[in-house]
Amino acid sequence: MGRNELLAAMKDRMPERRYIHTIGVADTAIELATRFNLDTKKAETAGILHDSCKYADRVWMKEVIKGENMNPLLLEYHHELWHGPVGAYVAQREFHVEDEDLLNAIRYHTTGRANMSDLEKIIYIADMIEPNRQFSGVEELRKAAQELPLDELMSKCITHSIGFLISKGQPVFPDSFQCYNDILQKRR
Ligand code: DGI
Ligand code: FE
Ligand code: FE
Ligand code: FE
Repeated sequence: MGRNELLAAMKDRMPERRYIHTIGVADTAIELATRFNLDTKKAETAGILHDSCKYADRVWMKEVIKGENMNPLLLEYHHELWHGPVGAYVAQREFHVEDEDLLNAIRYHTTGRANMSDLEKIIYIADMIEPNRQFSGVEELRKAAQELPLDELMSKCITHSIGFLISKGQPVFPDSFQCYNDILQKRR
């Protein structure tokens, strides 16, 4: 499916505000892919599909996580963490995405993980800095996205995310900590 067809499918699955975020992530992912010499088409498709399950039924998502033998730890954490892995499942089943790297970019877009591919990193980053995002510190991350090497940029983003969760007293999913440790240790 092409951009317009995929976008039309997303429009039916989410409120307007989330649809605008989706377009922002897709376009930011294309910009990052261009800057870092990655496949812009894959980046665009991952960006469009990344939040397809943001409003999916919780009971259904729980069944998919169990039935598809996804990480059972997901069910012990906030249901917000489910739409990435279940979104990858939907991308494959419903939108016929077969590229494993593209599926992983959707799967890990909320938490990150250790040993992320470049595509996974740019989707994680695009989700955070797309033009419609507003949070304290986002301008600095946007500036970093124009200037820093990919791993330094990813490091800033995951550090910000984990710091934010901790400041709110929220539990942090292990993949996020592993992402943080991995990227810091590789940069030394
Ligand atoms: O779907 P989006 O809103 O575009 O963004 P997202 O998929 O990156 O994050 C969705 C939510 O999940 C966001 O409110 C932050 C939260 N989150 C991300 N990582 C963790 C987390 N929440 C907890 N409790 N633990 C995490 O590790
Ligand atoms: Fe998301
Ligand atoms: Fe995110
Ligand atoms: Fe998102």
